[in-house]
Amino acid sequence: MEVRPVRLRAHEAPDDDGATATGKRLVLLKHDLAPQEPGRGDRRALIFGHMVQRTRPRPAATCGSARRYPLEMHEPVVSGLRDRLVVAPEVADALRTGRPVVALESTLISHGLPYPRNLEVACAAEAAVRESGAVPATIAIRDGRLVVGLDAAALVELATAADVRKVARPTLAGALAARVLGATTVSATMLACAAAGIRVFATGGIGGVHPGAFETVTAPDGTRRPPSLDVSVDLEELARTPVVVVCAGPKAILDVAGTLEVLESRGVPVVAVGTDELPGFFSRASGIPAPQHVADLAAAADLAQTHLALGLGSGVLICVPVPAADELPRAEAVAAIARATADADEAGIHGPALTPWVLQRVAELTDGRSIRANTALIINDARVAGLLAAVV
Ligand code: PSU
Ligand code: MN
Repeated sequence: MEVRPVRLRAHEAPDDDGATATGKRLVLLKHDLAPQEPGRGDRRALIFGHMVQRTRPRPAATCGSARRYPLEMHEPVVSGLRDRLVVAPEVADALRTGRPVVALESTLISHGLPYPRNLEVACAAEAAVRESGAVPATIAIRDGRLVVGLDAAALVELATAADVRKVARPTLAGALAARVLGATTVSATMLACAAAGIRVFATGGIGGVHPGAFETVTAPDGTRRPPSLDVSVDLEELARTPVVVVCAGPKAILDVAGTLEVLESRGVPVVAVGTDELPGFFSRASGIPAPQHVADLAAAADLAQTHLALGLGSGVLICVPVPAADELPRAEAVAAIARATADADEAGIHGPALTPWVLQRVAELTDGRSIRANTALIINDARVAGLLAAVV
């Protein structure tokens, strides 16, 4: 009979399901693995080294740092993706030893903010993760590989190169096969997280339902445009991949209420921290009640950890408001977004180009004040994600 050790904290007592505690170490016998899932523990051990599964999982907060979340739902995905990973030594070392790691996406560097702001933000977000005690791993695509943990030179290249491809789940294979330089959106970054074993990821704002996705839009000149059906694949990924995503709310350029409806239908918890209103991305407020809210980060970590431990397969969206000093006043944001969206429609912008185009137009219309807010919220999300990663 095989025996696997698990680290426990000092206050933990042995429980009544057959496990015995020896000082701070708990010894799990192989028959403690769920009997209806033969071989499950072995398979996970194969993937993540020393993962264990108990018959009745202990609340995850009481276990050590060993990987402990059910992974069946995306296992076929990650097995292929893992062959494409290049993980930076510092990140690999942190993952191996159970130290907290925070993934950062790269589309906001290549397509979300202008140079040099984008490079400053990329570096500041990494620094914020470190200040919170975690190791940052900015993710991008290069030479047919998913790079997890860009070095300084790669960050500069991504921030300055003229032709960086925006890569999401549907375009991942194309970018890898073509060996282009690519920036990962929320969906592609979540896939990389799942493959690498990173549980917490920070971004600015997720993509979602675009205005006019489900209804006919009538332009001021009377021209009617049919529903675009433009719904970001970020929502699909949140439904399919168990990663904790920290953001400042869905991007305010979206149909935010529609975005929340899709997330609910697809089983994704959306949790506001420290407020009962959904954070509004550029502004602290969105005017929309948060589907779920918690008082503080400790409660957010507990909820996120509980969600992952249930093994439902979906991710969880943690929303923290932009710092007050840097927010774009909501009235100003709403006006600029309405104008920018109408301009995009008139210019015939659609598809993956739409989000970057609208963000840039909002920046012009607000004399760069939206960029200040966007910068601050990304860095704040990175800081918060670092704190969460220590617990989740
Ligand atoms: N957060 C930001 N700026 C951005 C993004 C997030 O502050 O530009 C990116 C993310 O990569 C997200 C993408 O996945 O925008 C959404 O693009 P789309 O709507 O085309 O799915
Ligand atoms: Mn889209």
